Amino acid sequence: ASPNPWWSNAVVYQIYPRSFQDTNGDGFGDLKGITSRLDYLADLGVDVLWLSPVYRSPQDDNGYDISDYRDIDPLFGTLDDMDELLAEAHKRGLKIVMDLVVNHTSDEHAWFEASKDKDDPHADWYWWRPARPGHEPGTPGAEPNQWGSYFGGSAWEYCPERGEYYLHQFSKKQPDLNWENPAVRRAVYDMMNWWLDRGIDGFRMDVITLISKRTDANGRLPGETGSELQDLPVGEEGYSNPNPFCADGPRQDEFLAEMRREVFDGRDGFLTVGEAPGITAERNEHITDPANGELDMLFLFEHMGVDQTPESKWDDKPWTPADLETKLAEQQDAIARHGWASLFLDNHDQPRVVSRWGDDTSKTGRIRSAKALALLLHMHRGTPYVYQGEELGMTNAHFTSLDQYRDLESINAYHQRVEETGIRTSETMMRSLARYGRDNARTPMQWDDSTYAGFTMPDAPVEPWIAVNPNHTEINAADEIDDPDSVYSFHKRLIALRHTDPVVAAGDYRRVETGNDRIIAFTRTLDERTILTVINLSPTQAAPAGELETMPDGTILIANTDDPVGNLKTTGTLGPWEAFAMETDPE
Ligand code: TEU
Ligand code: CA
Repeated sequence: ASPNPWWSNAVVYQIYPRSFQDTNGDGFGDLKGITSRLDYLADLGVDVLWLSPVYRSPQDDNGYDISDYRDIDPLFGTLDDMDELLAEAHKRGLKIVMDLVVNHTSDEHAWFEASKDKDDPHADWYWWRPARPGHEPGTPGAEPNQWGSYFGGSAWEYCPERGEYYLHQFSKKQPDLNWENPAVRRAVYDMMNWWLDRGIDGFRMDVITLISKRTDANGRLPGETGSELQDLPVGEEGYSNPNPFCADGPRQDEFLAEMRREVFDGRDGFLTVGEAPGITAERNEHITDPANGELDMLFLFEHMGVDQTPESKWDDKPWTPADLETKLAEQQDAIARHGWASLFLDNHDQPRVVSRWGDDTSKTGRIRSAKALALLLHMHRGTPYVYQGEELGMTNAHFTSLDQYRDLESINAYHQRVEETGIRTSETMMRSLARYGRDNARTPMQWDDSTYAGFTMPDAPVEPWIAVNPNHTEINAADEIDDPDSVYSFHKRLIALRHTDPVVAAGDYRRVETGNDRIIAFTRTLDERTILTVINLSPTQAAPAGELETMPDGTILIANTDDPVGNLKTTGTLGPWEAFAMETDPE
């Protein structure tokens, strides 16, 4: 690949189609809705649109359970609508990346239906294991092993037609594909080529670092009877986490390199980004080093768990902005030599970052902290990913009752931890859902202050599939796109900076010691130019020390308050959420 491939100064915008724009009044977003908003996205200045899945699906996990990879689900429209979206996007210089979900399929996929017959050629396309009465998963000495699903309960589901259990790391309607089987890999590559030949510009690859499972010499999984590989200890919910045994398995690099050869070699102008739970910054360097011919970039999650305990995403732990930057710096340092980084703080699985790590309790606090977080997102080295609504400063849903939630991960977690096991009270679990539930990111896009925020018609015959946030009357695109001081305009200026300033796109990263764990600072240097970014990620005044004591002079490129450097020099402190990027003299 050339030293600076096209995506090295690009910005990607993630669309969650279900919540983006409804055009036929059924309360669900659709492809025609995305097409109707392409001018908004072109004006924002992004280069690539990543669509969460729109393939045919029972919608058990909102489309991450695919039953036909080569068709569009009627909920979103038709293949013709997809072709129209591609054509209209390309007319505007926008690329379209689709979501590739091939660690698992839906249990309603034809491959899985066929696999239920042991004599069918598809019999070995999934992870099947015999059942022994009295050793059901979840009981002591369970067989095949004690693995638990990300979405609660056991990772093994009994299939009466076949008389065996099948593995599903996610919901029981998402059986894991057996990537050890070359026929599975061939079918995936053929489907990928079919879409690329149709004109899409690449893929975001769902949990692609889970496809290679660790097995022993006899093909047994950890913890299985007779396996040489021991399972991890069982957690408080009675299961062990399969991730350590599935993430970054022994054939990870082999599979990714084979996929590159079979699908992408000979093509150009594409982008591949792998969702990479369980991958460290060091492994990111190897997988994204172009010399290894695997993926262009990965989503790492080390920084996204900084405020959660390792045992459970629902339980928070004390953290500081310095901890957050330490995780980001690990990835920045790892790509200093080879490889590349994706930059993200928001997506459809995470709570809204302005509510999580900023302040959504006041208009000033929300706008200022959203801009401070935008600087954190856009000023590091890598490819920034803006999640729909993040550019507006959209907030968490602040749901108060379980029936407002839609996400099976949250609903299952509540039932399992409150009703089935009682390891959490309703109050603490409702607080956890409000803080970390994925539905926080999935409330409808807020286009204007009309009844349903312009997501669907004000006189729509049905309610949207999930409640519109009441604060859409104060937070919406219509109010922000022409306001130079809006969160939207701040993101727009940062996106432009990524395109126009080579220091932002390619400058070397160096962390700056601020002597204060609430103040993040780092420089980017290229040739003779250095840009310093300073962010007080805290609701209170903060006095920097360390390298920031001798505040360098320079030209302010962008700031979220009037005169941050002036204030810093006169008061010796940074105001709440104060953040800026300035051109400085090279050290
Ligand atoms: O997410 C993978 C994953 O690990 C998620 O469970 C996420 O990390 C977690 O929910 C954080 O709270 C991918 C998709 O992004 C997600 O929407 C799907 O539910 C999941 O895979 C299964 O396809
Ligand atoms: Ca619709």
